[in-house]
Amino acid sequence: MNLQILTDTIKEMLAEGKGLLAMDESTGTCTKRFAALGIPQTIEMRRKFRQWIITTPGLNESISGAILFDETIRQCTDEGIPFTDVLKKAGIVPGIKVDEGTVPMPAFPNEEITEGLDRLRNRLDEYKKLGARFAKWRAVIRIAENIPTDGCIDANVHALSRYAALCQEAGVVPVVEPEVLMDGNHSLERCFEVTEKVLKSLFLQLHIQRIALEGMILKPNMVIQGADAIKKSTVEEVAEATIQCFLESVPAAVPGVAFLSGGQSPQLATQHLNEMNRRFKNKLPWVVTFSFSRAIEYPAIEIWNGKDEHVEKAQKFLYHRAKLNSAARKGEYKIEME
Ligand code: 5MM
Repeated sequence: MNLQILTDTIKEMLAEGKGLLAMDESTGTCTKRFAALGIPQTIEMRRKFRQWIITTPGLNESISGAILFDETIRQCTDEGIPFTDVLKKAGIVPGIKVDEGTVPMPAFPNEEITEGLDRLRNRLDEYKKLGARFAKWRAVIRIAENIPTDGCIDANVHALSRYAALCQEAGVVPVVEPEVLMDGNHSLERCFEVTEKVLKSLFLQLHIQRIALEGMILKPNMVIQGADAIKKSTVEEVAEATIQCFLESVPAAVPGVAFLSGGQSPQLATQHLNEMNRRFKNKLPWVVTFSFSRAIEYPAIEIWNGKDEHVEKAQKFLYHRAKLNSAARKGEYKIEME
């Protein structure tokens, strides 16, 4: 393993005021998003979608890295320029989602395990040739009655650690994503308890699998109540609980924590990120930034709505949302900036 290659890439990915754009929707997820907006669910429309995102003027002011999907990393612009070349030219590091999605976990009702370890060494070689310098693997942990089980947490953090080891061997930065879902009506306290347990299990397993913590980025959920919970926490409560949970569970050697938005509204996700940085930035051992998908792509995708003539307006909205998150990354976001 060449740690220098990993830390050099991480330095670019965690550049001041910047974060990651998760534009790695699988075909299934993209199909759902397009269907909800009446956009044709074709490979060409997905290519057009990704094309206007990566050619957004000024995107590199806020975005340091973009996570692509297998289909996307092989695609080109109308002019035949590979998407990875467009990103590189803009100073945005290309990354790739390498997990192959989740499947029901046998013997563990209502829980899921992420697939994709088979032949991953070979796939990483190919993705590197296509221009990827970092990768992402998402594990999903659901909160409900009697779950998550230890069996589900153990299996998922083990897979995450095996993935991280293969990435580090290949000189590709692993972005390690253990997502505790917002689905359900659980409280913030329950999310805290589960997130802490998952993170502690994860870092134990990363240690057992000999992962260099300084050569990875963590992509976690924030500590927040379930989407259907009646009691909603304040922005301050979410920021405090998240930082407390992470200080207790995430080693200082990890260079960066890039949060996912998880179904929060774009504005709330930005507010939470901002509050964490505004109040705690100077006391934290790791950089706190974003790796949002929906909280950057919306509402721009709705404005585009599959129409070429709306691309320019959609790009303006995308640019603006990315800028707001950039401000939140520095703790300088204000609601009036919306
Ligand atoms: C863009 O969505 C990513 C891929 O998900 P699927 O495999 O289900 O299509 C997802 O991993 C995403 O990167 C994270 O969940 C962050 O996205 P949000 O919208 O939660 O910020």
